[in-house]
Amino acid sequence: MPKSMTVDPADLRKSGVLKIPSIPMNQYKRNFSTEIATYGKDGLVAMLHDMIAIREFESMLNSIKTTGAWNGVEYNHKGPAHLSLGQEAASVGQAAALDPDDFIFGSHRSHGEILAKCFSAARKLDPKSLESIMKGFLDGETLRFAERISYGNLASLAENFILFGTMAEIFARKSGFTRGLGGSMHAFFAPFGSMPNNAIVGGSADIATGSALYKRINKKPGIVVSNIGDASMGCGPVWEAMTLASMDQYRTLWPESAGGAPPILFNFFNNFYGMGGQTLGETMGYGVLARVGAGVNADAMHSERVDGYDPLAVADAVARKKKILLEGRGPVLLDTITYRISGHSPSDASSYRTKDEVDLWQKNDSIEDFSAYLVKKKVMSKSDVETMRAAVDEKLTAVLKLSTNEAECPRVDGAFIESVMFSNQKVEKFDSREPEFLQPLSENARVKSIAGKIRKATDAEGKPVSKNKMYQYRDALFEAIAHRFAIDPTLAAWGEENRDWGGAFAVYRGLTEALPYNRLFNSSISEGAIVGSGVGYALSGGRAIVELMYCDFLGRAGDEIFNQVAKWQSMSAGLLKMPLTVRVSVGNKYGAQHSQDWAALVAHIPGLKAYFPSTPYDAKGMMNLALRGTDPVIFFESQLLYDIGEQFEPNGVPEGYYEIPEGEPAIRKQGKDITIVTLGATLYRAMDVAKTLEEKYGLSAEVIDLRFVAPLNYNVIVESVKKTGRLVLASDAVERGSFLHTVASNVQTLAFDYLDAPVAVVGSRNWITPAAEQEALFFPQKEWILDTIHERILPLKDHVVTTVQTNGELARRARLGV
Ligand SMILES: Cc1ncc(C[n+]2csc(CCOP(=O)(O)OP(=O)(O)O)c2C)c(N)n1
Ligand SMILES: [Mg+2]
Repeated sequence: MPKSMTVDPADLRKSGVLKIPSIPMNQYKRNFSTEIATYGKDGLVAMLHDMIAIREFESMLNSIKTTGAWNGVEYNHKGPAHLSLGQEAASVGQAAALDPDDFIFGSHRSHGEILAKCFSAARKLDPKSLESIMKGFLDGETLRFAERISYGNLASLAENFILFGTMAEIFARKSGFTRGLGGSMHAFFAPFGSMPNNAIVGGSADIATGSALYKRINKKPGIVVSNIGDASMGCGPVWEAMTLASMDQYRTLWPESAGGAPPILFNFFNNFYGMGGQTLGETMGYGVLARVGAGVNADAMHSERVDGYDPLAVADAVARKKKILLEGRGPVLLDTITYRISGHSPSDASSYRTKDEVDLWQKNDSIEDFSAYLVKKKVMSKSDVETMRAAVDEKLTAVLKLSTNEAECPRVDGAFIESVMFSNQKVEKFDSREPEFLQPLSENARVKSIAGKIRKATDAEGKPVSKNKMYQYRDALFEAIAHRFAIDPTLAAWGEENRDWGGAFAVYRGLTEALPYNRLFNSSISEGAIVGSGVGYALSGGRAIVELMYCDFLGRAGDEIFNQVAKWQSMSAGLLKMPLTVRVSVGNKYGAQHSQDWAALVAHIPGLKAYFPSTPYDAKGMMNLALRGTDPVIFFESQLLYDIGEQFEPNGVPEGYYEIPEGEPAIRKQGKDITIVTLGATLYRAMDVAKTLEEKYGLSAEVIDLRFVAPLNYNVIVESVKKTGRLVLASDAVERGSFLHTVASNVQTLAFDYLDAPVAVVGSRNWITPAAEQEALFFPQKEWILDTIHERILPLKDHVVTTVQTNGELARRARLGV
């Protein structure tokens, strides 16, 4: 418990001087006898081979991009190719020190890392495993191409497989490593530990941290490397990731058996440039990138600058750092200096640097230097090097011919892309071990208190149940989450204030006593990294629930939600799953930055499921659904609803397990004259509207609660509109761009012939949310819905409007943008 660690003024007010650990720079000294003992002759030759293969592979791509041909093969590649010519030693040295179980995540410039890691893993795997991975991958499709390129043994076949799978992916072919859906910037091959590469600068930092959390929490072997660029040090999520990875709690509060901090190495391939912005002396102020480690934790992240133009220096550093990480003493930061001879992309004219500077680095070329070293030490001869280069080129020519063959190497069709947007599976648990608990759930105080509650809003006599006796919406969420914690040992939850505080709105209260820190923990206030680490955790094979206190903080985690959570299942062609539930609460009372319903933003992004329960029954059934699925769910909860009881299900909320059918809206009240569709807490205002329509105007309204944003079955709404001929929709999201406009438009299309009046959407005003005392000016009120019906759908007899909801007013507001 943090309570055990007193924040003591007597200590904290003492005067003194903070000593910062010194940070080594380029300390490696070549020592051939150690090197030959460590890597063997074969290991040293393999490093040179891999550097040459990467150089030739990327030179080929450069030639294809700039001249449309290479070695007599013509091809027009429309997509990107961010090359790392000049940087080969850095990726090869790193891979040499890693095992197949170690993961690397990378960036837009990661062809070299993919090849290096896969070559290294293929050499280190036992032949049986290697063969079975290649045979099993895409039902042997990639391997069948690899077999068409000449090879003498399994190692040579594996080389064909790696070169072909990567190149076919870059050229968007169905037989590529992710069926062409990732392409150059997102290619990867997980079975060899080459994990997703990211086109968002710095995007891999928090995802890799989540993958390291997965390894730590689930006791999986190996470490995780986040390969990112020097310029990514300017990105918030990179700092968030380093912060999350450095939290003291791994050592102070997590059970010792958990093994310490997540094994993550933040490796910055420091080529001194962003695209054209020079990080050294222009766009950053760190001077030496490795300095940053000193600001993050007391160990200075074991930070070190290493010469990335020497593969042996890099391999040595990574091996030393891996040891630290396996001991749970991470995270680690490496400033691996390197230089790209090539432009940022083939169209880059290098206007931001001088030719002299490029020449200086070319004179230090790592392949020239390393091959000269191996020749000098008699590991190989000059002609051996040339034979090696020629053999690589021969393979590459065959690979290029095959992967550009339009007839034999096709692309996937639209139906395939559609089929991988979601995985739509049900998984009870992602591991078979016993889930860790501090106490049996049956002994948990919250569980016991819930057992004594009335599971409906009204008692047997129909009288309202008092709040403290009533089973509430937050209890329903708790019950579903506790259930899954007891079944799936991989399930872990984190976010701000998740432990003693009980989660932002007390959904988790009681879980602190039940779960060890390694299953439920407080994170730093790092919304990007909270979600991003959830992505890494989920795609590595575990199930996670992360919490954002307020929907408004989706902005802080914007890239992670919109570009990462949403896209990795489909960009991986369905090879990765994303069992990640992101809980967000929709607020009120706290003004403009804590009260927004942003369901529409989520609805707009393909690849996300979005649920929004408005009753305790649904809260439990939909959380159960989210926590057994394999797709990412953005789970909206309204703060107005956390303490309500069940008002619709006659038997209240069941104690046992059940799921709500995905995508199905719920009819809350039958009616025949008008359909009212709601999303979220407006359901209860709509029920009041229905009552008034009935009592005052003799109209029966059908009330439908959408519950789901995506996926969504329109049949229920269309059938209702066929019956009523009229439709009004209401939610607390601001009117402009509300998701309800999408629903309105689709229903208009699907049920046009049945509509007797235009469809109307009622939302919050297109303003900031004002003070709590003024919220009635902003959020849709019962009268707004009634007046809208009267003015725009069906005049209500003797109705006296109290607000302005006319077409003219709608046009006026739109004209002014308010
Ligand atoms: C968030 C984000 N901002 C900007 C870009 C455009 N962009 C692509 S690469 C790049 C430079 C990245 O530099 P660095 O991180 O040092 O990696 P390097 O390209 O040098 O390997 C930029 C600005 C992007 N892809 N993502
Ligand atoms: Mg850079």
